[in-house]
Amino acid sequence: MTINKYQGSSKEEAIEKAKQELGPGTVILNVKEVKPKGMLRVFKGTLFEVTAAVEEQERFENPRTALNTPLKMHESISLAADESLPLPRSNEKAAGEPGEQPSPGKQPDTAGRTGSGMQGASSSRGNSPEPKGELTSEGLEKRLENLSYILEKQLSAEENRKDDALEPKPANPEGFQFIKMLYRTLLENDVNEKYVNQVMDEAEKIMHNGSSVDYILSSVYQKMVLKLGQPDTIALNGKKPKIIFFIGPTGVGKTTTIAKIASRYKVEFEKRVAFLTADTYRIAATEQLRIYANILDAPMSIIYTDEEMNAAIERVSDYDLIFVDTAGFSHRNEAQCQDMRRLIEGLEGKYEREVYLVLSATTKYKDLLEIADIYKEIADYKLIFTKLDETTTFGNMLNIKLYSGAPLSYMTTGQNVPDDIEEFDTQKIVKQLLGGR
Ligand SMILES: Nc1nc2c(ncn2[C@@H]2O[C@H](COP(=O)(O)OP(=O)(O)OP(=O)(O)O)[C@@H](O)[C@H]2O)c(=O)[nH]1
Ligand SMILES: [Mg+2]
Repeated sequence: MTINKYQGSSKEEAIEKAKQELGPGTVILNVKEVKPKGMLRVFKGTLFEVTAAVEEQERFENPRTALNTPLKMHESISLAADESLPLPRSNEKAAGEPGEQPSPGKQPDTAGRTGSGMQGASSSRGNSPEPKGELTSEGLEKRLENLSYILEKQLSAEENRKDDALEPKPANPEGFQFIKMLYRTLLENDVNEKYVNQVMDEAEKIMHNGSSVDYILSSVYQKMVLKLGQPDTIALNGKKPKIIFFIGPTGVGKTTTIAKIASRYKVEFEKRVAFLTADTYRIAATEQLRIYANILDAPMSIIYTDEEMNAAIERVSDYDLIFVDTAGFSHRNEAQCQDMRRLIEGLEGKYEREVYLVLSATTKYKDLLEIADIYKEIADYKLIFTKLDETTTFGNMLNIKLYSGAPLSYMTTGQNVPDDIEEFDTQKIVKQLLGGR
């Protein structure tokens, strides 16, 4: 893995610099606002610093194979369900508690990069002793809140690594207990055991016996962020119109999500948007979309066949984005699956298309696996998760991402149009999966 820091006058600029240097697999681990310092600070704008990583040879085990291989508990962990974790320690200060300042950052180089590149991280232990933290869920939460400081510390400690690397490290019992706690937290958040093992196995490669609690946490965090990847949202590359299909089971929020995304593109980015609906199964369905179309003053057509779809698109071919709403159906309904495939495949080749599979974060894991499989036969899709506000465990988003191999794009957190939607926030979700708020 390579990790670097990049600065820019906006978050987007810093991310772009990272992507240009690290390439397509770049994921953002952390974004930080850097306030200017010194006498001339009033003349300097705020800088944004992103910590970005790329895995050179990310070995994604085929998820299907992974699910079919016999269950392997993480070798170094034996977790009886009722095993209790150690009692909280005294008032030792958790790393990066408010008040602690990160070590001074390096000046950016011409590429906007700061810090030294970190290849195959293996030790975060600088010359100073690691602060000890409480091995409780509150302690964990506090550490997660200060993760950006921990990552920073890990990067700067890496500069001392060469002197330090060959020295044998004593085993760290606190680190071992901490791994158990992370393991349990991930399971409690419904991350499938196979994937918990994968994350821990991969994180273990960059840990060693003497790893500090902070180092373990940041290793696991980095691995999980890399696995979830950067959100892959609607790409506006200038070619228009772009046709965007929303497919998925009944009642997951397809129509509402279309309205949220379309209004964002119309209002914030001033794009011309149009709607098509192929949802002719329910009488009220077309009316629901028509209301949103009217509010946005956007054209809407009802289509029954792929020929009608192409003709309707032709009429609005100078628009930027054409959103196609589809009927929700049970993935077990063979005939409707075929209809949907015919419709999507029937789109004329001259148009660019994107397909989004909309899934509710509240759906059971086993059903999600089946849905992910059946919709893969209809089209290659990106994932949107809805109704995050209706559940407290987000593990299924990681499970289905890894199982399907499809990129994550948006997540929705309520019924309000257009507010309750955001780009999939990998860092936030990973922190929550690890026990943060
Ligand atoms: N709590 C919550 N409710 C949501 C969210 N997104 C959509 N809904 C609600 O879910 C219900 C169904 O939403 P629709 O957009 O009609 O779902 P659909 O997938 O188009 O449904 P069909 O067309 O019948 O398949 C509505 O009451 C929405 O307000 C969300 O993120 N959180
Ligand atoms: Mg609908």
